[in-house]
Amino acid sequence: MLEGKSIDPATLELLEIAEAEGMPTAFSRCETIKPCPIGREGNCCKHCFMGHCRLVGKTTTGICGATLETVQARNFTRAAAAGSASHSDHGRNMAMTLIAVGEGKAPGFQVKDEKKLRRVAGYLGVPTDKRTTQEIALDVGKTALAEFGKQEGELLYLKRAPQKRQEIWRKLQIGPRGIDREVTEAMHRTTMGVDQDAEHILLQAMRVSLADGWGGSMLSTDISDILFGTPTPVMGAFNFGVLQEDQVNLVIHGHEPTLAELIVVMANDPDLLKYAESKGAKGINIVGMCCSGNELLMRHGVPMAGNFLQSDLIMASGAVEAMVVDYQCVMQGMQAAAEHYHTKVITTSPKAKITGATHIEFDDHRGIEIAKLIIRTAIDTFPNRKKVHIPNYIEPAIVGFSHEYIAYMQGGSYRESFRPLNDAIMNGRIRGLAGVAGCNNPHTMHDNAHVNIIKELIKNDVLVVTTGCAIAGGKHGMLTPEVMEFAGPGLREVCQAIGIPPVLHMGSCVDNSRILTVLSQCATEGGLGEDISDLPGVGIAPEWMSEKAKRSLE
Ligand code: MSK
Repeated sequence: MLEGKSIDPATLELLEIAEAEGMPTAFSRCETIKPCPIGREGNCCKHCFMGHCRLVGKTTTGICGATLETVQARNFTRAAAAGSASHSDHGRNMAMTLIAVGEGKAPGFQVKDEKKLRRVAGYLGVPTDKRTTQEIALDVGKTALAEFGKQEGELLYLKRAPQKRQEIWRKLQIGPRGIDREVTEAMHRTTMGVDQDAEHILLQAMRVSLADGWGGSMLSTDISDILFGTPTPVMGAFNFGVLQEDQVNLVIHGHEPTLAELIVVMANDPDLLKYAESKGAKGINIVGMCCSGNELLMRHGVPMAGNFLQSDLIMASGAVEAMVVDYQCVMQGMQAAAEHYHTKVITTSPKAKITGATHIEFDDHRGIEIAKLIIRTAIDTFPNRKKVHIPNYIEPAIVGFSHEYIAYMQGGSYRESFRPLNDAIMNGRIRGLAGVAGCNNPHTMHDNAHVNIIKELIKNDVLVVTTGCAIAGGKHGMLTPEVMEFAGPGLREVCQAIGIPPVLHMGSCVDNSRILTVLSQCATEGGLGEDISDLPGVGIAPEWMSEKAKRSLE
């Protein structure tokens, strides 16, 4: 029954246990639910209640006369709008935390990367001369927040793209005006009886996607770096083996790094450690999952327990005291899985609850107190453990390559550059750049596409950057220096000269915006053309499932 489900032995080991113990997982549910072929192809119109109209066989229009092209374009655009809304709402939260820091109302948080704060202030037109860090932080936060509600003009970050690209966007009139405006307009244009020309609808899909990549996601990444530090390479570890048999295990899953950062700090609080000891545990072990995991991994080397399809499965280890989640890619089935064991699922976002789960709401004005309460709740759960089985698979990795670090590696602090990379592409030693991003999907073998595509790319002298749950490669040795031996001769030579591995971990799924920045910098460095589209670059999300991935690598 397990055949073809995953290439990861740790996943297969826990799947066997889950199956034997009757714990439902996404894998098991996928066996009984076959996707609706009409909906899956985007051929079902459910935007009004004359239908829903299923356009199959001889039925080529809906009751209103909408054609198949119009229906598909509407469905695609709505998915893009939802994806954009998700990443961007996360970005909004980050802006609000930065404002709270600027106002001195967020104990536990501070500006960690002042250089980045000043750089971002420059992009946003915030004055920095003779101003304190806190003053700049407040104005950067407010200007970032205003990008969401802006009604006219253009998003300020569009000017970070190559000039030629900006002109194309202007010519097509798809430069986003304000992030929220584009999401709202996408919903409006795709409702019954509004925009009914497929190509015209798809222009809005592009605009709402740009509002994410060059708006919400990019702001989110930048502000996270300002508050928590711009990543530089650190040692990390991957897979279920990062759980500790004799410690309280707390898994952080979701997307927002704010609370997660405080939990990592508070896990070393002497009183909490003593409390854990009093319950029979030898320590408090924080591990990550999915994109919150990526954030912690690349900034602190916090071990990464797994990617999306491992997130309910991990409970079958019997060793998870608390699964702490905020939002996005958090399966409701997690609660049913937790009920088979002693695990507490703790929801923390005011935007997301799960029926039956414990809700401890995060508030950045009382962050430390809430982080402590969550850890205490996890500790209280430790004595309820029954049988524990932690698969013994753990893979070391080097992670945390921000675009700033990649530029630094090519020219040092004062001459940051993309010249060596561009030269290597121009003289053919590197054949191109590939961003491998996105999720897992139980309809394809877990991790298989990610790992095999990465292997083929580097063998063919293509430099790979990877984000989100595509960090699957980390579980399979793709993020270690040893992977160099699988790289083609040209790529190997360049990576050794620059001092980077052939597969670079760049963070969470909102950090796809780092990939956009790298591509922009390569284009503006010169020699490869004047636009991102002139570069030999490709983005792929081979196991995607989320609406966020539908628009991810615009
Ligand atoms: S968590 S969007 S499964 S990458 Fe960002 Fe992973 Fe995809 Fe969610």
